Amino acid sequence: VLLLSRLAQRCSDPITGDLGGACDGLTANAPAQSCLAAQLASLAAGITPPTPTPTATPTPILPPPPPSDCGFPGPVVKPVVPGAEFDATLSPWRQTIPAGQSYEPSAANSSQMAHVAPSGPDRTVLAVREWTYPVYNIVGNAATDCPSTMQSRCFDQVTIEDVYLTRNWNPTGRAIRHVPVPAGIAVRPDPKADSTLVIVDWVHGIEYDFWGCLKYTDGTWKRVSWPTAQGGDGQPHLACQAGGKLYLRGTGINIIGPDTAKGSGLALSAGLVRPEELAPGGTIAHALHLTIAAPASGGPIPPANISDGVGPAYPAAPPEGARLQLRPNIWTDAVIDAQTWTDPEKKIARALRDYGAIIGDAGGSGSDVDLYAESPVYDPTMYDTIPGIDPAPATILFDQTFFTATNFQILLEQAQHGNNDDGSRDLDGDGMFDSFEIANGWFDRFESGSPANGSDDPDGDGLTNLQEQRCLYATWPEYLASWPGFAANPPFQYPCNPYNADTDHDSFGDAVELAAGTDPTDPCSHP
Ligand SMILES: [Ca+2]
Ligand SMILES: [Ca+2]
Ligand SMILES: [Ca+2]
Ligand SMILES: [Ca+2]
Repeated sequence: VLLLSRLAQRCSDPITGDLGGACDGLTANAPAQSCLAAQLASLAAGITPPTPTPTATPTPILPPPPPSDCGFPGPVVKPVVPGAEFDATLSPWRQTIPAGQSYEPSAANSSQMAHVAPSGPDRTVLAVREWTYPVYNIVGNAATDCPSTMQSRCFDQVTIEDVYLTRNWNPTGRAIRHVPVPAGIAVRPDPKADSTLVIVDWVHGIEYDFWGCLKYTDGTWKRVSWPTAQGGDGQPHLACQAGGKLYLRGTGINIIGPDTAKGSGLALSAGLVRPEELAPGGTIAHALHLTIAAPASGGPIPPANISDGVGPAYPAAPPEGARLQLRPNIWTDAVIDAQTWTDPEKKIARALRDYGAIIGDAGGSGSDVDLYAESPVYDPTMYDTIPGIDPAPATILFDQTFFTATNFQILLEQAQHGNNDDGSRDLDGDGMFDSFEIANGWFDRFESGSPANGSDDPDGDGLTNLQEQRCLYATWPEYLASWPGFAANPPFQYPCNPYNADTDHDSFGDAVELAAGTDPTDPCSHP
């Protein structure tokens, strides 16, 4: 009861970064779910989100002229491989756990694993049709860019939309600009209250994640008008409560500060199991995303960049970002093959052994451990021919004894960094926010006393890492000027990618765009 009441409290608490991940769940979590349902119901009823009391009279953000050339259609910048959105060398999701890794001591491991599967008839749930994430793939030519198995999920016709984010509106309306939305089809977020949606723009190498998307009663993505008094243009726009933008040539970790669709800052697509991987002949070559009821409160560790954890402090409970590994000395291929498991279970077990599972969210009923498979909203038949995947919304995997300290070891945590809700902390004083450093995978370089890397230029585009972080300061002065308190506590919008000389793949390099005053993170804005 205490846990549920705390979940409900968190859920109704409009703190930036607490994205209501506590409202996730596949089974009864009535207080938490009902509060979020009430929020969404009020929005679905056409009520304009509440207006904050302005502390100043900001200059409204006027949308720029409509983009004339966003580069669609165009060649994709990397091959379309579901489960491999992010860079193989940069993303922790795509890296196997090396031998010789350090693990939590036995007592801490036992304590943490007890919080992974805390009580009741615990079981492992693979969310397939509800409470998971649909992925819409934007390509230049669906027929040639996408594998035959992905034709129902690939789209080469788009409309360019500004998607309003209704939860973080401070102080004027906030939006993700110029999102390519599939045209000619009814775009549907996940049907449940988290109402998530992923759009991967393979043409420009950018993923757009959304949480709490508004829906019409038929389940399609809803538009609301954003009044000019709130910084909008008065026109109807697609709307979600929160969202984020990630670069495919990157880690799959959000920069905190702009916004994020998941309470840990991790990409929605990362760790998602795909139908191609579950089908006969497929393999899962990445870590899995794991939701548990009560990750440690506060204290995310990389790769998580923020936390909505509600459990006991680490090391009693594992924090968000913790990585669990199925013990490889016990679970050899021969042992896995000898189990009476389904084929998907065996594949998932191998992935849990070789890549592990990363705790990315708080949720569930308290007796579930939740893994995620790509939602088939655009093609309900997508999983029908895969043996071992139930027609039910969720497939139950393994038994109650699986997620235990006997079977799993947790990688030793780095130091606890505490929550970093606004993303503006800079522990090593090199001018780059911890959040930006974590998002770029510099997990060991943002501590105080570690070497500064603000002056480095790994992509050789002439911009130092510090300049990459600050690139948008230069390109959106009217936005920054309208932000109360900017001088004392500067917020930031999407930084440039320090691993890509042309962050948005619009053929104009980051340094060129900065010099021209266009947005290096937006393919619709260029000289
Ligand atoms: Ca720093
Ligand atoms: Ca650079
Ligand atoms: Ca760059
Ligand atoms: Ca651009």
